[in-house]
Formats: sequence, C-alpha cells, structure tokens
Amino acid sequence: MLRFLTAGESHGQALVVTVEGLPAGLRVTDKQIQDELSRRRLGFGRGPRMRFEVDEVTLLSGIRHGRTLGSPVAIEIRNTEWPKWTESMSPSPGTPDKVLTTPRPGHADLVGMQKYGFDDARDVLERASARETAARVAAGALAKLLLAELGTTVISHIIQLGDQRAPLDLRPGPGDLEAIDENEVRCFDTDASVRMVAAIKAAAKDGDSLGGIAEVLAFGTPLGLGSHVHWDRKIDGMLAQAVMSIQAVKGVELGNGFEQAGQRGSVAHDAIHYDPTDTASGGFVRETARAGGVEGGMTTGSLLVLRAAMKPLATLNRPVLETVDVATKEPTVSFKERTDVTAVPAMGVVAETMVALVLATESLRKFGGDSVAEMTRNHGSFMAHLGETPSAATGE
Ligand code: EPS
Repeated sequence: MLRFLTAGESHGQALVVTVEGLPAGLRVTDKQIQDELSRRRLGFGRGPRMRFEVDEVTLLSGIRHGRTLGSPVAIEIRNTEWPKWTESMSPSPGTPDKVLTTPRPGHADLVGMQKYGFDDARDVLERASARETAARVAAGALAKLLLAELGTTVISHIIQLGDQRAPLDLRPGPGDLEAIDENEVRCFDTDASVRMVAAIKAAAKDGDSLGGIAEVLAFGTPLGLGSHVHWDRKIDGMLAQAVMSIQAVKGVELGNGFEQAGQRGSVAHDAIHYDPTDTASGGFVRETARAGGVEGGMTTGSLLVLRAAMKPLATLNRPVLETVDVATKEPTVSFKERTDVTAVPAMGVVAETMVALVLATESLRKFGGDSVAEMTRNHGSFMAHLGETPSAATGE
C-alpha cells in the first residue's frame, strides 16, 4: 500500500511530503519530480506569484543512486518567498504584526476560524491554500513512475474554462501530453483554447475569476483495481474522494456520469465484444468509455476517464464579495490585489496526480511486491492467465 502525507504552509519555509510504501528499485531523478512541478505552474491566468515563486526540490530520503530503497521517500520543496515572510510566519512565540479579521467567502477562512478557535484568518488560509498541491504533485510524480512500470500513462486536458467548452469528440492520446502542455490553457482543441484565453482576459479586466473542467485520462490501466465487495474498496469512490480533495474542486464524474443520468439504459452503457488479440482486457473489449473504465467499483482495463469541475476562485481583484469583520462584526468586502484569475490548467495536473496516486496504491494492493521487479512479475502473471476461464466448480 502507498501512503503519503504533506506538511507546510503557503508562505512557510517549505513544503514536505513523505511517501511510504514504494517498492525498491524504482528509478527516480530529481529532474523528473522538478518537471512535474513545472507542469503544475503552467496556464494562462495565474497570478504574479507563479513568476517569482520557484519550486526548489530536495530529495531527502528513500532514494540512493537514482533508485528507491523501499524506505519512506521524503521530498522538500522550499518556498523561495520565505525571506519575505519570516516575521509573519515565524514558528517562534510571539504575536503577528497584522491580524486578518475579514474572512473571504468561499474559502476555508471563516469556518476554520470558528472550528479551531482562531482570531486570525491567516492561521487557516496558509494551510488551506492550493500551494499545498505542489507537495502532492511531487508524490504523484513517483506514483506515475511506478505506473509506467505497468504500462499505465495518466494525462489531463482542459475541456471547459469559464463558459467556453472544447468539443468532447477530440480526445488526446497518451503521446499528446507535450502538445497539451504547450497550449496556453492546456486545451487540446486550438479553437476552443483561443476562446478560453479571451474569456480569461475578459475576467481579468473585470477583476473576476473563472472555473472550469479538467478531464483526466489513464491509458493502460490494469484490469481489476478496486473491488465490488466493500463500499470503501470501490475504485470510483476512491478516485472521487481523492480528486474532490483538491482545493476548489466541487464536482467529479467518471465517464459520462452526469449525462448518463438523462439517458436511457439502452444507450448509456459500454457494449462488450470478444477480440482475443486485445490482451489488456483479457479479450473482452469495450469500444466506448461511457462508464469511464470502471464497472462495479473495478477498473475494466479500458480507458479510464474522470472529469473534475473547479469553481471560480473566491479571491477576487474586485471588492464585491460581502463578508463581515469578525472583530467588529461590521459588514465589509473581501478584496485582494494579487491573485490568480484561474487555476484550472494547473488543477488538471493536480487531478492527474491524485488519479495516479489512487491507481498506484491499488496496483500495489493487487500486485504487491517489495521490489518493482516483483510487482511487474506479479502483474505479468495475472495478465498471462486473464484469458483463461476458471472453472466455477474447482476455481482453477
Ligand atoms: C493561493 C494564492 C496565490 C497562489 C497560490 C495559492 O498565492 P499568493 O496569495 O501568495 O499570491 O499563487 O498558489 C501557489 C503559490 C502555488 O504554488 O500554487 C491560495 O490562496 O490558494
């Protein structure tokens, strides 16, 4: 089993992530992790911090000469902004020079202050901030490397930004990630991306923000991850939980989840055909991905499709969102001079990360192994016997 834990505040010294349960022998370089972190910084519409904040990675433990040891991997991402925040975010006893008493609607600020008994919104927002996703992406980079050993590739692309949608029939393949990342909004459809950039510019001019939808695709997902036997072992449930935990994500669907609700049963499902040459599915092929590659809480071995909807960021460059000063109880407005207009292209990369972490965890549960070689052997053995129909009487 794979577990990971992040620590760190948005303007603190550093983010740290510990990843436990990786088998030994996985080849890792700090450049691979650095490259994934750079991908999370992509996207037109990010605020100025994306230009001057640098994700400086240090591999602290669990990796020797470019290979995992089977021990916990700890990674540090230093905040280059830290020198400006040493007083405000100091761990030493003292009081802050400025206290934030106007919680922003739509953020963790107010309810976090009420729940934890804080009078300063910064005590909540520093940890609730999406800066934390940098640590997740570092862990996800390791999960992706592990999945690559099983022939699985996880990518994402933006299919909606604000009210601008890309046509869904244009679905990228596993080799298209570079082209997607080169696009300003990580959209695979050039026409749609032009409309998306125009929408971001218009929102920026108004001091407003935009949400959107990312689609995550996992090619070569092993068949049989998750299980139908318990509610908490169903992989669609795990994927939804993992992706829903991303800051500002308010909706998740597998395949055509929401559209299927309005369809008839005769057209909503993926028909099964037999083709012995399709080894990944044991010969039982589904040509469509309406169910998103999951049936009964288990991966079917066909394309995994997940979509994540992000709300427009609640921090605005325009003083319109009404709130209350918790110290005076007087009405006021929420306002910030520096913020992202949209972070949807980056959210796609984080959604990839969360999907990869779930698939890697469940791959380890199914195939196990203390080394990568043992895990791939177990996977190979499972796949080699997939085409055989076991006898119900003998189970052999
Ligand atoms: C964030 C607000 C912005 C973002 C930040 C997340 O930072 P600041 O308030 O310092 O301008 O830039 O995102 C990152 C730094 C990052 O690496 O993603 C927030 O409130 O969530």
